Amino acid sequence: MTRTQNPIQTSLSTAQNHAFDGLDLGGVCFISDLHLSENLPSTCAQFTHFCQTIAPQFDTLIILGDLFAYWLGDDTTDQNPTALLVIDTLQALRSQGVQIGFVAGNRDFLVHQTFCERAGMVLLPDPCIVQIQQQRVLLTHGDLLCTDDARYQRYRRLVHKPWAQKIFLSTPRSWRSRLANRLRRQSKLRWDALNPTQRAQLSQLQDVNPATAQCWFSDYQTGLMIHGHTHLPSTHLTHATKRMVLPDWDCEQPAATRWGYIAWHVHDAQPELTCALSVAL
Ligand SMILES: [Mn+2]
Repeated sequence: MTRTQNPIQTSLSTAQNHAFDGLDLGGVCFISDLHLSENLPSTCAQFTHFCQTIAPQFDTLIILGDLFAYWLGDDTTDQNPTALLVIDTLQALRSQGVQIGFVAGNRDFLVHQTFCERAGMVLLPDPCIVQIQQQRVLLTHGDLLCTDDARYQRYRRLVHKPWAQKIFLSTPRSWRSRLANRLRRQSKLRWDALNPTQRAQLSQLQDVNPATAQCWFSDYQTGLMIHGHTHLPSTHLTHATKRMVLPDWDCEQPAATRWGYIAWHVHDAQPELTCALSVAL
């Protein structure tokens, strides 16, 4: 479990060459893994509430992927009520002067420039380096760090190839939708068939490889990393590095509600992780 290679060979220059490079982001708020869809109305409502109450307290909102439960292409936006809600919500935030950055996740990696422009978001590469309060901060969705899961990393490399995306996006929308439903059903069936030991093993396989994370800190010359994806909110410290993990959001059942964010106010030396277990916050 000590494989350390960077599976996608992203370079320092790719991570730095983006629209937020060299920009003073001011106070920044991070969220990820909301998995918004028409099946999660309370989570969608909480996102809207968050964008009306908490996000306007910051100069910048950065969404670190998996904003949507699935994304079948920017050309499906007008048939997707959740996508239209997100556009309205984020444009309202934008009109208050908040700039919005977006790093795609494993579920919404097909969110491209066209949708980002409609939603008022700046599309950022994964990983990317931004400057906050004079510190270099490495941002990523997080799935690239899960290098123990070699099968997933192979799949990821394939679906990120421009030619593979071009072929998928050239198919009819109805076909894409059926394929996505089938894949989701199969993945649920596979999970349901596992016993508790197998589930624990799979969860461990799908977590961040700490040695890979340490490699990234040295490759990207930073001591602070923020990501989501694992749904295991935490702050992982070593003597020289700090890796902060965002919580996922699910507000559908009052007894099992969870959501949260990382806040970095101007003049604060460090960001702060907030995990909430009710929508009242
Ligand atoms: Mn994810």
